[in-house]
Amino acid sequence: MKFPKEFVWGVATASYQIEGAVYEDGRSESIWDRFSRTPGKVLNGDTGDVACDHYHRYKEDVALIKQLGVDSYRFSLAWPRILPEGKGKANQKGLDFYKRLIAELLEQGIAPAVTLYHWDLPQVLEDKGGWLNRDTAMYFRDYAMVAFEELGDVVTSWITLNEPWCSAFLGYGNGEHAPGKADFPSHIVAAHHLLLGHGLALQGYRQLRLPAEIGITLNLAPQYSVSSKPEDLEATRKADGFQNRWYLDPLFKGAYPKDMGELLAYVVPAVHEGDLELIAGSNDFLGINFYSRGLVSAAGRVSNPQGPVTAMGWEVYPEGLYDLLVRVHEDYGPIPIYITENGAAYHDVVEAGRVHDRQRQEYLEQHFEQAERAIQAGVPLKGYYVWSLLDNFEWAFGYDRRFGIVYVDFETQERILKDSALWYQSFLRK
Ligand code: IFM
Repeated sequence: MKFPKEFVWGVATASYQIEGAVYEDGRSESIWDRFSRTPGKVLNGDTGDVACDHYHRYKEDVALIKQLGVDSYRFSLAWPRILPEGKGKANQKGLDFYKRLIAELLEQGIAPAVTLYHWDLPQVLEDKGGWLNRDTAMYFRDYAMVAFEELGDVVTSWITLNEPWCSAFLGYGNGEHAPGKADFPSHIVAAHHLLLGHGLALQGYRQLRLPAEIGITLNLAPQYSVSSKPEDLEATRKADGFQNRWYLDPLFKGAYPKDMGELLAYVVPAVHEGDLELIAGSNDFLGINFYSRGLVSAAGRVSNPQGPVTAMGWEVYPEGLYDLLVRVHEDYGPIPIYITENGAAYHDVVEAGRVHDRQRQEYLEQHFEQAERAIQAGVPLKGYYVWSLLDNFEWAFGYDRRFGIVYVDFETQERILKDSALWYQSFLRK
C-alpha cells in the first residue's frame, strides 16, 4: 500500500471510555456517570469509574502510543473536568491533567488531536434540559473557548463534536445512551442544538486566529438497497437522509435536506434566524467515523446473511468505506477528510501473554486498502485514526466489547499489544 508522505496515522480514544478517576480533582458528574448507575442501562452494570485508569497511567499509555509509531493521538476532553458547573469558572486541576498529557505527547513527538465533546455532558446541564435546551449550545461555545484559550498553543487539531447523530438519536431518540430519553421527535431538536454548538464554537475559534485546524466528526454509513424495486430504493433514500444527509447537508450546504418531510417538521420550530449560516461555517476538515454499511429494504434494515460480522454484529464491508469517501467528496467537497475512527470489536483471549486477533488485523488491512483506493480516485483523505488504542468502556456494552489494538486486563490494568497492534507498528515502519 502507498499513502502520501504527509498522511497522518493515529489511534483514538475518548475521555469517559478510558480515564476513570471520576471523583478526582474536582470533576463533576457527567450524564454517563448517572446513566451507567441506572440499573439495566449498561451491560453487567459496568461504569466508567475506573475504566483504563488512564488518568493515572497516561504516561504509560503515551509510551505505548510512541511504541506503535503513529503520528497523532486523538482523545477527548471531559467537559465536567474543565467546567464542573457546566459553565462559569474553569477548574485548574482538570485543565492541568490535559496540559500534562499534551506535554507528554509533544515530548514524544506525537501530535494531539483533541475532541471537545465525546458524549460526557455535565449532569448539571442535563438537569437544565441538556441538548434539548438551546442554551446548551451557548454553554458549549463557552466551554470550547476555555479549551481553545488554555490549550490552543499546543493542540494541532480540534474536533468540536464526535458523532452528533449518536448524542442526539441514541441519547434522546431511543434512549440507548445517556441521558436515556426516548422521544423520537425531540432528538431532532437535540441534533440541531448540537450542530448549533458546533457552529458557535467554530465562530469563536476563528476570532482567536489560532493555527490549528478545526472540524467535526460524523458517523457515516453508506446505505445500500437490497433491490432496485422503487419501494426499497425509497426506504434507502430515507435511511441515507436520516443517518448521513441530516448532518452533512446543514454543515456543508447550509440547509436540512428538503426530502426528509417528517424530520423537517420537527426541526423547523428549533431553527432561529442565522442558525444555518452559523452551522455551515467553514470547517477545515470533515472527520468520518466508519464501521459498517446499512442494507435497506422497504420493511426496514436487513442484514447480509453472507457478510462476516464483528462482535458488535456489524457487517464487515470495507468497500463501503471507498463508496462513502467518494460520495462525500463528490456531493460535499472539496473538503479535506480524516477517518477519525475505524476499527472492530472481537472477543479477544490472552494465550501465553499474546492476543492473536487476526480478524481485527484483517479488518484494518482491508479498510486501509479501501482508503488507498479512495485517495487514488482523488479523495483528499489526509489521515486515519484506528479505534481504539485501548480496550475500553464501550458505552451500553460496558467492558464486554473490546475495540482496542492494545488489550487491557481490567482487573490488573495490564496492557498487552495485540497482534493487530504489532501489525500496525510494522505497517507504519514500512
Ligand atoms: O466506542 C465508540 C466511540 O466512542 C464512538 N464511535 C464508535 C465507537 C465504537 O462503537
